Amino acid sequence: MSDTYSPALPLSSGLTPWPPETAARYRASGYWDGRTLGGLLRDWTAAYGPRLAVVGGGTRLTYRQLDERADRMAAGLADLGIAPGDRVLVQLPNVPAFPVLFFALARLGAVPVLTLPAHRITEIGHLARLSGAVAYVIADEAAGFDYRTLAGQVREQAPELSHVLVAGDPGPYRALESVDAEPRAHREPDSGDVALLLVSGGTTGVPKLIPRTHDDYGYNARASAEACELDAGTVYLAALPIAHNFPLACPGMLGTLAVGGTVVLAPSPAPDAAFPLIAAERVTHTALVPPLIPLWLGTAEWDDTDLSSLRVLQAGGSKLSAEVAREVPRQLGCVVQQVFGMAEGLLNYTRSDDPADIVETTQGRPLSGDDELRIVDAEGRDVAPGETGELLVRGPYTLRGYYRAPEVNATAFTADGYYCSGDLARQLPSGHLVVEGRVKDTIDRHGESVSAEEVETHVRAHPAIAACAAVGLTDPARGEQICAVVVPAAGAAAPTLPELRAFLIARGVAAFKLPDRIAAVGEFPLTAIGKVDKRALTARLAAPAD
Ligand code: OOB
Repeated sequence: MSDTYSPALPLSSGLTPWPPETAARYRASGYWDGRTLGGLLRDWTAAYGPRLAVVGGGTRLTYRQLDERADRMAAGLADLGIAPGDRVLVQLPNVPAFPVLFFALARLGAVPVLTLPAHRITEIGHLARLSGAVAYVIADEAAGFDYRTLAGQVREQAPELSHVLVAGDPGPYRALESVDAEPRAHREPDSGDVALLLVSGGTTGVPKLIPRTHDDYGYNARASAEACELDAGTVYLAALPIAHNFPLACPGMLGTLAVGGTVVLAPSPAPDAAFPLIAAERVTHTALVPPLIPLWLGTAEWDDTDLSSLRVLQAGGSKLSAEVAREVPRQLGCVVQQVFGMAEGLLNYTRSDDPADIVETTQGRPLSGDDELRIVDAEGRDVAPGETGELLVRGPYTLRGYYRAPEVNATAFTADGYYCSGDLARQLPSGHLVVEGRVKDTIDRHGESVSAEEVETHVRAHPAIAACAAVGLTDPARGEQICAVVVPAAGAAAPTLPELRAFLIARGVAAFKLPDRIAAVGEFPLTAIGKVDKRALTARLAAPAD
């Protein structure tokens, strides 16, 4: 499907537009303000020019310097022949070259395809072909991996990839630093054009591309900065890979720049990289995926780095347990904010004035007054208020179709434009959502469909268990057996299966939901952004027929 597209498609190609009357409403409401991302950097530079915009790897850029560098790189890219609408694969770690390139492409109207440093030939080869990218921008090497070698493989698979640009030692390719020319005017893209392509976060199948427009992404960042109460004093640490929607624009880098704050780029989210930056730059805000949080809490117990500037730790990407949420203020001295978001659009945040139990036990409420949510049963009918079902959404920053994916789009969207998230959720009267798992993350045991998330919540309550992922393993007798894969709590030994089952029975868990097997691991395999990778986990475990 994807490979039949020619790279030379018109600018708007790949975008499923909002219906004209809906688009008119979003413009009239001021959500879509007609600015491009490149134009926004001009506005921010006019407002905050001499302030510090970006810090990373020994480089410190003011807004004015960032603006100038983006202009110079845009001119250099144009000299290479990169034109409005061209797709450019971007695979950079958290380095200042990322924001410079991001805004340079925005000014040209070229479209970054934002891949993550952990992606390899399977994903990058697919995304190169799907997007028809003309250029691929990499670092020479990062975290012990040489991206120039990967570039050689990608070029074999994607002949229209004419340029490989390297931040650092270019090897046989061109240095990104040399992509530099006297600034000149470029035709400004339309704010309704695709500004960037995000990679979908799913752990099943090959990644999909999510078109985000200048209008919708600008709103995403601006409204997020407002909901999260960022201001010019905000120092945001981008600890997660910056090409992911969460640290990029929720509110992340773009939201911080929108209010005159400073973005600090960490080479890794590990405490040994992040903690010294928090102390040195007086970081106020950062964002993590939940699997990293126990590591931060554990390190903060003995590490005496000064984290006192930290005010907000955002947690999102997968479900944060209430127990860990409660620990954050005690151990890090900052508040926790839950974020339930998706590259496809919809964002939910807990707010600073939410009561503690809402912050600890819900995944937040929608960002926009015009986010339209439905929660439906397997037949697509609305469930009763408060019941769990699949979350559907449409709104001013939620996509109407994946990029060049007509077959997927036929099932991932309703006829009236709602995105079917695949997430199971319920909504409280306050509007806050509680995520209850994924529609497809169920274990079919003896004909009963058991929610993996539900099993995990109960198993995690065991005092000797720090984390749990429940997976279904093929079992001839039961269809699937429930395997509780656990990480034991520090200094504890995992319970035996009979002990765990007795514990769950005492909690009142129904017999058909009890694990058939327990497997203790030191750590879980993780996806490119750091969520537990259940597909990899399942593949690791051979199901014994007991
Ligand atoms: C974020 O975006 P993606 O695109 O990597 O993944 C989206 C999916 C959601 O559909 C949901 O299944 C899961 O990740 N998810 C959560 C969650 N946040 C995301 N599940 C439970 N609790 C949460 N808090 O992951 C993302 C994008 C922007 C901001 C934050 C996260």
